[in-house]
Amino acid sequence: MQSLGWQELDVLLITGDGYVDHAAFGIALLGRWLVAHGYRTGIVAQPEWKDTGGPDISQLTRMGRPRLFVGISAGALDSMLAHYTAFRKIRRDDAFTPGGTAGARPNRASLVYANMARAAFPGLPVVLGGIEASLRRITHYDFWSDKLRRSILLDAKAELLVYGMGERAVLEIAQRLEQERGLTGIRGTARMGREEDIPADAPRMCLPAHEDMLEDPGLLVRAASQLERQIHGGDAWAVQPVGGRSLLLAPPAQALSMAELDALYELPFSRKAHPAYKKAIPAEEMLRASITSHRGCGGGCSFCSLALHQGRRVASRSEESLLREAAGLTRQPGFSGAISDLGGPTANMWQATCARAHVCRRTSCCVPKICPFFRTRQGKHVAMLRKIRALPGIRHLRIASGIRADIALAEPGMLRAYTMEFTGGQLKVAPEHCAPEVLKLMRKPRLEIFEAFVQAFYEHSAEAGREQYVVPYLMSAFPGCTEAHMRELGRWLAARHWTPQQVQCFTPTPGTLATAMFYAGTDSRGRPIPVARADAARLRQHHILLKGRS
Ligand code: B12
Repeated sequence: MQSLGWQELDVLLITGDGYVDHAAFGIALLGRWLVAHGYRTGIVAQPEWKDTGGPDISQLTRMGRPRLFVGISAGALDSMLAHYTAFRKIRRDDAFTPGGTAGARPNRASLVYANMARAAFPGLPVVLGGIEASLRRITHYDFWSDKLRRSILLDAKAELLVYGMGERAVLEIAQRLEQERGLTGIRGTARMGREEDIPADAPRMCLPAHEDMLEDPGLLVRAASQLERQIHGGDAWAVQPVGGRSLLLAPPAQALSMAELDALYELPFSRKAHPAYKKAIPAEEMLRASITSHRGCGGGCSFCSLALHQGRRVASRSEESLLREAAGLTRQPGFSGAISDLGGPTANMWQATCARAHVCRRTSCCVPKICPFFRTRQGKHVAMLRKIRALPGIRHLRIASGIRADIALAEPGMLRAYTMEFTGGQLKVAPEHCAPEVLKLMRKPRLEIFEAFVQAFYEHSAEAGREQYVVPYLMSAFPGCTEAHMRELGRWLAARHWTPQQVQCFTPTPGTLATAMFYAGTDSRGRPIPVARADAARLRQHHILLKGRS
């Protein structure tokens, strides 16, 4: 602050992750965005907290009381997900903490930091954000306490919750507070209020009341589907009665335009962890040489948080901006010449657009078949990747964040290009399962698509004279999946002489449709499905595949 000549801060941001000045880290992105818009912003990363004897606010008050608001995030992941394994065992590692060890972030970090902020800055608006708050914005199932919890906004006693990507909302919050205007109705935010606060002519969705959801588990499935529609629809309010009051979700924030995304990602990030850290942050090393090309994913997989956070509409950066960032990377001291990943949630959706004029009721742009209105630009994508790889100082470029098989197969020649040019010997693809019933509940493509993809992949690899492998990501104990389904998957793998390497046991993360199905024991239409709920049952399923490995 002294070197910048700042007498005070306008905004203070608190995060549960180590501070890495890189665009893949939400808090760093928002910090530079706010500064670029004239707001003096401070960051407190992983403040110490005390479980007993009142919150320790010393680290929060070091830069003084911010003028406008304090923003809080648990980090890139839900703190409970970051701290516990799929079988609720405490994790020892943490990719977002200096030294990679667990323990620098409290459980339910948003709640603990909100308490600390209120104690440190009485009367200052507290704003929640990040994936933990975003996916817990309404009543949700909390796997780690095995019960329904009401919106985290209420438990945190915060003024406002920002859901989804936060750039537009944090700016409008700062501007409104500066102008002493109210905070209701900011797109992409949730707030307690009265139904009358919603403009009379505004479309709205009535979510089931929290108290009713406690009585009828099936209502969680309905609420999850409604939230998916609200995000994708783009202009409706959602209202949830809770405790005799109304939780108001304003319509989602509009995605940033290409020019805005380019400007955002080209802010002067040092791409490094804060120099105060003595130990390396594993996530920083993983992401230092990665470039984000777009946001949003049309897949709509029922266990993925992105459809409810970034949405299914893809917002992309321009080729020119990506070229500039890559060129900038080559001038970074210590750059090895390798771009570890250039992509988004699904790499080959860069610059995909939706040509559908009217309201869409689909829950996926790709399943059961790719929607005719979902236009991808894989030719342009491959051309862009080739231009970047041809830049002086770039030795090779990988697509680590994975490509979608059905989309790649839909445009001949594309899979060949991805396979032959941008795969580092291993291509991560997520079929997740082989049983049609389970794939349907996951909203994943049919098995034949994956098999056609693998066959083409090996043909192209052979043609390129390269020994390359598909690394299938698989999931056990998904709602609706039985031990018989897992044995079927084991046989399918054995028939291909595949030993399962990446098997993840389904973890019911907050807010997703899959988690609602897990909790309610029904599919998205309310029809009963078998669910392995107890850890013992989940472990049995998981072991069926792992046994295949031994
Ligand atoms: C990269 C990544 C990883 C990397 C981490 C590398 C890294 N990041 O350092 C690794 C490999 C470690 C990883 C691991 C896992 N991951 Co991961 N990962 C991601 C990924 C792809 C990118 C994260 C990212 O770069 N986000 C970009 C930043 C800019 O977005 P953001 O954090 O959301 O920030 C925006 C908003 O949230 C908001 N915001 C953020 N902070 C704040 C604060 C305030 C005050 C406000 C107002 C707004 C706000 O504005 C920001 C800017 O728009 C995300 C998917 C995604 N695209 O988000 C999954 C994701 C975070 N991972 C996920 C999961 C499930 C996992 C695993 C559990 C998978 C597994 N089973 O093993 C493991 C976790 C293991 C563990 N416990 O540690 C889930 C998390 C779901 C959840 N509810 O938390 C995600 C969302 C993927 C998904 N499809 O659902 N992951």
